[in-house]
Amino acid sequence: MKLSRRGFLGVGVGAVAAVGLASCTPRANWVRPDGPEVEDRERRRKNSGRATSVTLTAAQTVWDLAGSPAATWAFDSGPASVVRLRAGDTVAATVRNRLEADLSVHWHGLALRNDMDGVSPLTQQPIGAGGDFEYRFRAPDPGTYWFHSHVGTQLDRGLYGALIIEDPSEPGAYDDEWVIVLDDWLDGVTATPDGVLADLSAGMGSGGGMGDMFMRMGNTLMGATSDLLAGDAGDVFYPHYLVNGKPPTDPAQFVARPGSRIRLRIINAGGDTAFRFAVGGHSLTVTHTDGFPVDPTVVDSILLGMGERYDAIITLGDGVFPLVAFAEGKRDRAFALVRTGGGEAPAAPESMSELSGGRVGVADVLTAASGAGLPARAPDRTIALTLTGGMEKYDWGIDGKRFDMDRPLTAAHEVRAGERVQLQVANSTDMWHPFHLHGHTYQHAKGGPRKDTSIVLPRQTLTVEFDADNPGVWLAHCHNLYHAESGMATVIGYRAS
Ligand SMILES: [Cu+2]
Repeated sequence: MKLSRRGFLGVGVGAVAAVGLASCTPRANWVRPDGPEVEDRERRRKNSGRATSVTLTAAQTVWDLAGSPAATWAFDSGPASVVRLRAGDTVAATVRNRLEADLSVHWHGLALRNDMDGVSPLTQQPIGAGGDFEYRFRAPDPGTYWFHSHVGTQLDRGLYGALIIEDPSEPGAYDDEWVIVLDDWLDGVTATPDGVLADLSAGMGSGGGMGDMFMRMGNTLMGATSDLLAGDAGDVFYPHYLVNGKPPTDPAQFVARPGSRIRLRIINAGGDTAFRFAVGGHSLTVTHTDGFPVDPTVVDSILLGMGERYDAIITLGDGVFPLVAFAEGKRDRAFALVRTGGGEAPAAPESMSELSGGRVGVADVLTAASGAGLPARAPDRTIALTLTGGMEKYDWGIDGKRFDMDRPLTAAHEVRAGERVQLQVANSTDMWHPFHLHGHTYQHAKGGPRKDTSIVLPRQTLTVEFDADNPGVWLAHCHNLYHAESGMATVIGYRAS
């Protein structure tokens, strides 16, 4: 997503005019990110009357990965940072950009006001080097979310953190909660994310057809396949997989009393890695995904695509247990320790019964909890998107088009406020994609879960519905960072009335 110095006002007016001329279709104006519809919607959001302030300073820094330094860009709050709010709070998040690059911060999963969504230059001008910007918005629904840079490949550095919106009225049927952020890491170790994107963009040629061979080639991986993901699982080589910023050789430790009920809030902050998560000797009761409650479902492991979140309750046994997130298809793992008693810490296991077969937590086995689903209603509009491209030319796109962040509304899909919208996301490629819609939480078909990020397997179609109740211009894209950067993105925009 190449940055533009052009302000978003220029995009809102100039680009729309250009589209109208080019396509000869009369287009009304799109809702502007700071338009009156957006202000009006914000005024009608639940208001706790409470204000929460946070400051995030982005700067060059060095992370210590088990004794090896990794030069990176990160927020000063560090790798396991957690911002906590309560639903209805008015948030004032000051982002101080001390990088020598533009920045904007996206609050992933939140149905917040459009001009605070952090997608530059679509919803705001980028925060220039040395600049400050105050994100000010009403925190909507409770749940497990996260925040990250939405500029270039910065997500694959350390510019992310967990965002927990607490529900003051929620019964606390657990003793404690642990935020578990999973990440794939290469920055400052084997490459920079920009270097990886350059390598990938050169294309893999026809080398993708080398059969079952699994091998590293520079910054890329060949043959990283997964049955769960029905083919190619990922293409980027990462030297480390992290739990809360820690590699397996210096594992994060989670400590509690035996018999405790713990709410796990698991976040996949990776760039190109799906994780299969489990805790040795334990089952997991999934209670939420992407912030919204589901009917409690017992599983042995949970599969998380990039950007997905799952909450699960675990009742702890007595001892020391491995917490493992397998890097799907990549023959490596993130690892931490759960300790409730004495005993020797296990090493990161090569395999674990919870991770081989068993019940896997994915959206398809979940149903929305009562009250969390959308009211029954026929769709007013259907938007069909086709995910296109492949590894050979690294030409990922939507409907055969490479998204251009400098002209983001060129191929935008329109909705009108008040509509029930059905989205059909057809994956025509040979690889899975984690599809993400900004500003809304759609519902999977047949009473499935509410989500904002969903795995779409190769040659499958994801059908979801949402209510167009948050005016603005919203990005919809693959949350594989390198696919998104290569053009697998589009905009769903509200028409101004
Ligand atoms: Cu993708």
